[in-house]
Amino acid sequence: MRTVTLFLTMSLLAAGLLLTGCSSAPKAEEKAASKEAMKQYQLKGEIMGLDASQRVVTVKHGAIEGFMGAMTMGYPVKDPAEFSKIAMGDQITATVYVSGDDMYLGNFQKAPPQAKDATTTDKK
Ligand SMILES: [Cu+2]
Repeated sequence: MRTVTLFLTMSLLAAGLLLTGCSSAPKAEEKAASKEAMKQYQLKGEIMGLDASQRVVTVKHGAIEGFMGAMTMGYPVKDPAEFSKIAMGDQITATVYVSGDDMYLGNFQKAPPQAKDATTTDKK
């Protein structure tokens, strides 16, 4: 009795392996299930423009390692509280949140006043 059960189990396992081995069709659910994880990058720059109606901030920022080079561009800010923290001409650091095609700024921190002197003398 025990050997018969074992034999059946083995046969089913073998059949299962063959079936999965032959099917090369990609699983449809894998595509839908891949909700990309949120990535975060540190940004450092100057506020060049504020659009309160769209809640978009234009930042002249330095290179963001592993993400993009130095440029001036607009970023949406999702959190109104975060948007109200910044003003034209501010030297800031912020976090760029990236999730798939979605990208926005948050976690604004005004750069300390002494940082201005540091940037002029600090040549990397
Ligand atoms: Cu950019």
